[in-house]
Amino acid sequence: MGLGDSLRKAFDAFNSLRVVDKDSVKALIKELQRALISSDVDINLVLQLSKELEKAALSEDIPKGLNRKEHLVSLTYDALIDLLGGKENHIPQKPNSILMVGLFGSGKTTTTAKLAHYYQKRGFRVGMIAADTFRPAAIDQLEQLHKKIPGTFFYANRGEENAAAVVKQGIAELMSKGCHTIIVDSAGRSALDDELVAEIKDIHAVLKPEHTWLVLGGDIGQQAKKQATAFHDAVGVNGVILTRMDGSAKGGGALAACKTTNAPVLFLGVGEKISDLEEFHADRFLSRVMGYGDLKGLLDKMEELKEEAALQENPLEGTFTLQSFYNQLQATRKMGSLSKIAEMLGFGNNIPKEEMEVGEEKLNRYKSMMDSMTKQEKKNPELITSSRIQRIAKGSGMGEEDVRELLKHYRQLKKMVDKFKHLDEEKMKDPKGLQKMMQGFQKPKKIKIR
Ligand SMILES: Nc1nc2c(ncn2[C@@H]2O[C@H](COP(=O)(O)OP(=O)(O)O)[C@@H](O)[C@H]2O)c(=O)[nH]1
Ligand SMILES: [Mg+2]
Repeated sequence: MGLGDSLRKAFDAFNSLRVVDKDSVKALIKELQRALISSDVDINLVLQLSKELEKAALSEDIPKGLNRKEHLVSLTYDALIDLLGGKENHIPQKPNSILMVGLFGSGKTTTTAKLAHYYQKRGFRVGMIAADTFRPAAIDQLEQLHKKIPGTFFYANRGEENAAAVVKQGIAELMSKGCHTIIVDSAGRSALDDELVAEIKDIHAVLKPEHTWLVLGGDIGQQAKKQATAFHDAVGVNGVILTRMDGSAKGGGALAACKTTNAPVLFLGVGEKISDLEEFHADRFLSRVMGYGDLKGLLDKMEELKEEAALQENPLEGTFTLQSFYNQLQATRKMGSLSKIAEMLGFGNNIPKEEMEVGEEKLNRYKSMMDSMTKQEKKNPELITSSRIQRIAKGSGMGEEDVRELLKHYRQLKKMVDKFKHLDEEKMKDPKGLQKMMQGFQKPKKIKIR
């Protein structure tokens, strides 16, 4: 089971809980630990992450507008993103020269071609230099790959054993053909020995590469840290590409290990074909492996909402005024269909779709009518008598029946909220509160809101 599957399992179990308390938080963290450790993530990283998570999750300091469950999902998500190297992406848009380094079999030659394809598609004139003079077959391998990418250039010199000399000739030749991006495939060994270091240093001195990228097989798990550190110390590495991320259960471990080195993961190799190269974005990666395609989007929306007064107000706290009514409707609109969101959060799809959704136009009408009300009226709509209705209608350019409709709609929602409020304290804190409230709307008799 890969990292994504085990993380998803942990989240699914958590999402099906009714009440989030100390024990369930601990249980989730334990599942996360199991998921991460089985993907070969360094145990110290895992322990550190779980400690921080537990502390934050159990703190009383929950951002307004989020319940404890949502809070924990978003905390965990952030912690995992951080574990995978952070949100930022470091792929250069216009690289001049890239030196590929790595041990034998890590995927250097394949990735050289994949990168040539990637940048060629983006409009660059890309040239590849076959500087793996250690293994003649490697030259043929790269040449074969090059032939599959029309529009790219290739340089090799089968008679020259000195890799640095090949690179020097290659630069001159490819520059004369107008290449702006030169990618050099270097030799590997089964270990980073002195000979390999010396060879890479020689190439480095000639090429003076703008980028030196280390290629690592994703299947090496935590070993990635050791290799990345060794290569970095020896030749200076400013980017990592993890290959064989298709089908590797240890991919998460390799990613997390790379985080502890300074070089960011730039791309993932996800197959043997030339197009099987993906930009690495921690957030997309996580959402995808966990199977929550929209998780990121949802979290972004939540982030936005945190800033909104709309959801800062808990409808169950204080008086449910016309203003809170309006805020709730507006928040619902902003977040899109509530039922879809609830589904993404794992609440299932048993929430009525239409109940709380109003059209943009109606919301605007509500707004202009409310703008014609006094503060007192908004706070306590019971004050709004017929004569006031007349005044509000006039002031907003609406009909009296529109004002009455707004008030009716408000009273319907208020009734539901009041009903929900009567549930005992504990249930109000229940993260499934939203769901229950929505079920409440649906329950006794159909309330038509349109
Ligand atoms: N499944 C899979 N195989 C890969 C990937 N990248 C490379 N390979 C395979 O790994 C093997 C070694 O790759 P190669 O580029 O020759 O490694 P090098 O020795 O570092 O140049 C080859 O059989 C490649 O087809 C990848 O992302 N996914
Ligand atoms: Mg090779």
